[in-house]
Amino acid sequence: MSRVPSVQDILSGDRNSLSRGITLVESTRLSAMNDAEHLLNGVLAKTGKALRVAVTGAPGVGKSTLIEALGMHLVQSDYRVAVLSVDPSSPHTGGSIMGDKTRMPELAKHKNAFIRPSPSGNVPGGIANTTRRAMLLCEAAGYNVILIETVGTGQGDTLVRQIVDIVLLMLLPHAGDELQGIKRGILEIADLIAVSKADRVMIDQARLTANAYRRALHLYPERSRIVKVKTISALEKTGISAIWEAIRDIERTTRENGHFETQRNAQIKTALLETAKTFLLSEFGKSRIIDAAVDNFQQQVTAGTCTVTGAAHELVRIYRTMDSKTDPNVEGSS
Ligand SMILES: Nc1nc2c(ncn2[C@@H]2O[C@H](COP(=O)(O)OP(=O)(O)OP(=O)(O)O)[C@@H](O)[C@H]2O)c(=O)[nH]1
Ligand SMILES: [Mg+2]
Repeated sequence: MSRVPSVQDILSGDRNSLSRGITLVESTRLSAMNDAEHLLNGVLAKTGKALRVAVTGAPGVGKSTLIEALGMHLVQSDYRVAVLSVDPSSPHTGGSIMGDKTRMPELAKHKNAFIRPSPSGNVPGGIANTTRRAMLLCEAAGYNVILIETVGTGQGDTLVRQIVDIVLLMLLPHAGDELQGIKRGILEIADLIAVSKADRVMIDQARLTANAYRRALHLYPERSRIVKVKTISALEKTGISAIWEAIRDIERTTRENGHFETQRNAQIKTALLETAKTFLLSEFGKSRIIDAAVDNFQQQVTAGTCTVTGAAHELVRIYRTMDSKTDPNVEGSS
């Protein structure tokens, strides 16, 4: 691997160092994980200031095209924009960097923008934690708006909800008869809904769709106070500044009512817990003592002398009383 970037390299805003830093924090190699920890610890004080926004929606709904338009709108107003894309369905493919960059041609070239594809690693704490770490480095490098593109498969939405402040859900204009079955779930994951492709032949349909979502929201008063519905055309660049104003509005409201901070605190708690669980599971799985005990209990269960639940309780009890120093690792390394 190329040279590990220093804390200063990241803080200086050097893009090449940022790229290498992100590769480092995505790595699952043990030596890289130590370097990554050192780097993250060093930049921690310079993180947390950016507004973190997820752009989610079905494949082809227009997420990348909107991010290009919104991103350009922002860099022209002197924001520094980092775009991370997350594809929860393929954490190991390395993402679609070419696809993303060709969908965002202007933004990809802009000096105040940084575009990075799917995290290719899966560090302890899962893909949400990998993305969170990449996001922290972007913040330390001076990016003050983080846009995270993720395919809205359900899994991706839950995932980004754990790391962003605001979720922007993009929906296609529907044909009339599809408007009946709007699901509450959709309204619960999003803070802001954008009906996309409101141009050309779809313009009227997009407005009707937006109205239908607004009506549906009235059925859920607690959500309708928060969620706004907009129509946009990323292609014709209409509705882009209105989307940004709506995002800013939500930020203002949630900062005032305390939800912004509460959510960030809850996210830290989740990340902490998930990461600790990963460590615990991995330790459990690598233990030779546990490994031997599992074989033993398996025979007892097979012989009908104890139940799976009883044996599992016993395994946990053995684990609790185990002295890790005398427990050789299954893989022979720690
Ligand atoms: N008419 C119209 N077409 C659009 C608009 N935005 C995007 N498209 C088209 O929709 C297609 C998909 O756009 P993308 O921005 O790649 O969609 P995406 O949601 O990022 O897609 P994935 O990343 O594959 O999930 C492209 O052919 C775009 O040109 C729009 O505002 N109006
Ligand atoms: Mg895309």
